Amino acid sequence: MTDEKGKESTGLSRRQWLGSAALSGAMVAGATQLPHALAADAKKGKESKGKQDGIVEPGELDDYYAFNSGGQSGEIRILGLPSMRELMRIPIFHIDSATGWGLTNESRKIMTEGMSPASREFAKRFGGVLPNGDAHHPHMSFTNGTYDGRYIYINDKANTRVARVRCDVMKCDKIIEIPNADGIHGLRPQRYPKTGYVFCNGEHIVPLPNDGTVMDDPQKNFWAIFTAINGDTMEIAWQVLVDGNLDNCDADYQGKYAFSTCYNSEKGLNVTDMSANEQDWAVVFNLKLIEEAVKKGDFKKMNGVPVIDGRHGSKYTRYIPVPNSPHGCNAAPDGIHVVFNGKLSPTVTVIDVRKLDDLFAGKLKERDVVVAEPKLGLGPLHTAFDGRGNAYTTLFIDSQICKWNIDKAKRAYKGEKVDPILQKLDVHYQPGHNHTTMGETKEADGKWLVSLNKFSKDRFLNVGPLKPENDQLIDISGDKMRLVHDGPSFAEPHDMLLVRRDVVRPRQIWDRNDPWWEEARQMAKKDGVDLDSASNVIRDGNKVRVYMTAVAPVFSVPNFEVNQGDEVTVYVTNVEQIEDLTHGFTLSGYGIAMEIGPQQTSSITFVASRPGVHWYYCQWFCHALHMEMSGQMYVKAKKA
Ligand code: CUK
Ligand code: CUA
Repeated sequence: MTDEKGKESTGLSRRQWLGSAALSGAMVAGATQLPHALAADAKKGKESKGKQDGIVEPGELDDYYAFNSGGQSGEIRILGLPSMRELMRIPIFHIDSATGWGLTNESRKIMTEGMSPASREFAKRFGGVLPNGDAHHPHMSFTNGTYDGRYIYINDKANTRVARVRCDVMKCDKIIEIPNADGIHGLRPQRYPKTGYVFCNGEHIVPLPNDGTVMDDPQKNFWAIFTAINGDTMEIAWQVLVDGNLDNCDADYQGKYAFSTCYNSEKGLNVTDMSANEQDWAVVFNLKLIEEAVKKGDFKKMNGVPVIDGRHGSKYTRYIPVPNSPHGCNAAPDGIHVVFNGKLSPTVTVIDVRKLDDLFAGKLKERDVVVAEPKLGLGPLHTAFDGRGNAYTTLFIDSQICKWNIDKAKRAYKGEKVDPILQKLDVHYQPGHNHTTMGETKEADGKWLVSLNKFSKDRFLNVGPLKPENDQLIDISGDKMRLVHDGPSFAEPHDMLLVRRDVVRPRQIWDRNDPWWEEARQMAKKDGVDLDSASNVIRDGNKVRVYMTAVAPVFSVPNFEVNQGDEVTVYVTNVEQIEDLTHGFTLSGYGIAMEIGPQQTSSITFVASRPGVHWYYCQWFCHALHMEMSGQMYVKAKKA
């Protein structure tokens, strides 16, 4: 760079500089505001075919939705890609102050209806809902091997749950607790013909039933559970009992098999025992045989769910030996190969799904389905694909992404002298998952890869002992991977779903007929109230129902009076027709807040235990008179 160019560049971020050397053809067309020097560079970039810069100008929209798991924060985050701008958060397993998730009647119904009696009892200390989750694996529903934009499913390792998000409104609409398991970790939807099943792994081996009667001798008494959920009804279709902890899972592109890695074939209960063996395994589940077993009754019913015996020797499963404590489990978009990532072994193990019929027929041995086992580097955890026959594996210990070629790895496995490794790129630092655009579908487009790094260390301003993670954007459209952007993130993305934007079609405003507030609708009907024009306070014994609308800047009920000890339900309907005009309802001193989107009804129930004058107000800035959008609840003190 000459001084002159440097001068012209002031005002551009380092990231823009990084990207400017390789502007794509598409970007050049829109590059009129770029400084002259950059425009020249851009022309140069045009020749280096396939490169992309990742710059999304203010006001421009991204090409991809990224659905990032929030790890132990319990949520999903929506980002735009390639800008890596965080667009929205979807609270799921935790209580959220902004939207009232976990506080409103609508969200509490979703959070509690799939609870076991034991969890229900336990959650009483938190007011009826479990307050935390550990969300790792968000994955979208499939039709015919590619995303269909209907739902996103995600696991909760902390409290053994699976949730579903409706992609039309980007809200969670179902949460279920998985019986007989401990800690749901890996999760993947069925790809073909559609979802279909949502497969999920119970990670920790536990006694079955886990009721405190038997708690010793894990070799004899502890098991892990693989679960298939019906993705439409969110009911559990069946479970399979297996040997050893399960880690990650995936499904094929044919609708015949599912796979799970196991890092604890030892059935150890501490780190030394768990990592003792040189080989663990990947379990293959034969869906057709399992469905037949359910039909003909070859199962044990436990907690209301058919549990099939899939332990060693079962006809429903096969255990493929894999070195060593394998972690990630990734089906390639070619529909043929599945990669098990070695973690404690520097290798990944590749199988060919076309050989699995013969494996189950007894014509092949377990290791015969392995077609490659390239040595990539230290700590291979997860693999992503570009749809051009290449794979990208995170190397946790080496802090690198290793790009390798599947076909070359197969040839090397057969003894040919060929190096499958194409490039290693440093990432910062210690990557866990990585993900490519559309990479877990048959429409993998090989444009971008995001590396979800567990440590950021020196990459950002110091924010104290707790540092952000670092989600790095990497251009994989050319021959060489190129690091484009550092993206700090809060605890703790494990997995990211990169979906072409045309697949996702959320609504601008709610539909008044949405089932979301069905209970409010029914109650209003009983009370003879029209939610769309409500301004009613209805007393029903010691229950009081307050119905109001919200139109900037007024609540239709300016104040109401109740008696101390009354059970009060407030229903607020936002009757705005305009996009992005969200109102809120916060009641001071009562721990109450809720979001009410345009055309949405939200409700919340509480006991008016604190006497006095309590203001309620709209907490979502909506109007010049937003501060004035308020009212008062008068709580008459009980006579002593
Ligand atoms: S696991 Cu986190 S880095 Cu839960 Cu998908 Cu591999
Ligand atoms: Cu309505 Cu602020």
